[in-house]
Amino acid sequence: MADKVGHQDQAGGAVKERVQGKTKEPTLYSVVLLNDDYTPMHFVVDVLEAVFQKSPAEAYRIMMQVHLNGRGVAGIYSWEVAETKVDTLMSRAREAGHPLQATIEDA
Ligand code: TYC
Repeated sequence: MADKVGHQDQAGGAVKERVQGKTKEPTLYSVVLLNDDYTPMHFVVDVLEAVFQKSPAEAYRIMMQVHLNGRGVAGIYSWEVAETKVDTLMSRAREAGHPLQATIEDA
């Protein structure tokens, strides 16, 4: 990685300017869907498509993973995005009268 690039300042002296490096990786979080006995499968698939931008096939795969194994990752995001996704999912579920739950975990 090119960390320093040489320039000439107005007085003719070389100046090193940091243009890259010291990149801070964002911490990522998984949104984990939890199984329950009451939320309809089609509702979970719909939410995965609408809120988590999954294709119908991928949404079905994740829903079945949760149904069979108790939990499954709906997506991996920055903290703010993960929180917003969970809020949206929870309000849609509550509005429809379903007990669907999701949590946020370190990815
Ligand atoms: N277990 C539910 C059913 O049989 C379906 C379901 C899947 C519920 C995934 C929640 O996160 C979930 N209707």
